[in-house]
Amino acid sequence: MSLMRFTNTLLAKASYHRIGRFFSTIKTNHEPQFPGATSHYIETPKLTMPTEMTPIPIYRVIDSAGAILDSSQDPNLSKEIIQKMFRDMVLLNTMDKILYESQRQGRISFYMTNYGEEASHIGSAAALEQRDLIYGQYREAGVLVWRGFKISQFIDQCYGNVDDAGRGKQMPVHYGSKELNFVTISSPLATQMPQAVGAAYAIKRKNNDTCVACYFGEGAASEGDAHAAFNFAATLDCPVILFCRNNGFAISTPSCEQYKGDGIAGRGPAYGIATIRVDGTDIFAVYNATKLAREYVLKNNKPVLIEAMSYRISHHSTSDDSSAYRSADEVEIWNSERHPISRLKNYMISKGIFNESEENTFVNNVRKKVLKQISESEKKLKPNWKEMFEDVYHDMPNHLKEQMKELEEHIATHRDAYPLKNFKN
Ligand SMILES: Cc1ncc(C[n+]2csc(CCOP(=O)(O)OP(=O)(O)O)c2C)c(N)n1
Ligand SMILES: [Mg+2]
Repeated sequence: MSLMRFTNTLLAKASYHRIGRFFSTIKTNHEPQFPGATSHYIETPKLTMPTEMTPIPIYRVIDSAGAILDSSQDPNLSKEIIQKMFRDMVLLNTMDKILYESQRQGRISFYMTNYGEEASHIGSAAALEQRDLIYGQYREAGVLVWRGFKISQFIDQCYGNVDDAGRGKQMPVHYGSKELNFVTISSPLATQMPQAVGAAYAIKRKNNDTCVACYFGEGAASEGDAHAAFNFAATLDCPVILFCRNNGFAISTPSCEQYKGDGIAGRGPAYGIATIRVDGTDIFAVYNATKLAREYVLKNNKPVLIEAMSYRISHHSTSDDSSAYRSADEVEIWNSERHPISRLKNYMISKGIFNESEENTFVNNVRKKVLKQISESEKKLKPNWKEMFEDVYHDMPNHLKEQMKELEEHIATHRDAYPLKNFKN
């Protein structure tokens, strides 16, 4: 194309757009033309009250007795998958009980249980593909159980011994697994959220039928990072499932003091994000919602916000005593008929696929495995103390080199003051 023809084409296009804009102004001059909102005019001032908004409903599939409420919503999973779901929840619950006690006995420094949220973890993990990248907060150990993280890997991490992938650099429960596409947990709340959205943006550019799932608590959603994540996910059209575990508490702060709007789900439409709220103690509802979200996210290259409603049955962590801020009766209701494991068990009984003695044997075997692993992990050496300086930066910066040298000299002079025999040479 000659330069002149090219210039003429450009000019023609430009005037076409100008004329188009002119006509659209004429056609709609009674409609607002502001670039920042699509709406209509009113002539009487009116405060929009939060109470006028209908709360986003909570999707469920089974009732507390385990009966399917609408047969069209039965995910019709095979007996094997349902049994894996049940056993993974039981394994998580059993491991939690023992590791919690082991902290109380002074064997590990810290622990966080997952009681009451087992169905949110396992139901969502089952609906994702193994290649999907997970960013967790810290209370999502069930996702790792589903993906095949071994009991030994959980316990070695809690002991921070030589076989902990993080070499004892982090507190217990800060798991991570490159093989299982699970990004290592980081304590500062909500930092995983913008990172997950950035990873989803990169994945979109690769276009390889993979999405990101980012878990976070309703308390973490009050962080500024959560806003950045929601807004970038929406404006950059990122294939990310933003999975909020709303368990009613952020340590001692109940959700009624955490926000005044319609929970976390209520924020989704305001950010322009497709949203679903689900009963997080109903494993089939979580499964269906996550499947739906995954399909939508990949088909449209857009985010979905899931808010899974549950109740944190345990104390926040071993550093908390929740009896100071809530009643034992309230906790007991969630620990009995509303418990996600009993709900799935009721379903299995109604379908004739629950074998009491087989399941008791399963729990006993898990208990034995966990106890055996604890005694093995406890005996393993701690990593060489120098390893705390390594694997943080690709190239060790000078200030760390200096600190390592200082520590080396200090230990050489005060060998007797340190239990060096417990550390790898
Ligand atoms: C930036 C930051 N502020 C405070 C804390 C301390 N903290 C750890 S967990 C937690 C509560 C988080 O609650 P939520 O997000 O609802 O998760 P849940 O513990 O209920 O699973 C707080 C305040 C932190 N880790 N990071
Ligand atoms: Mg919470």
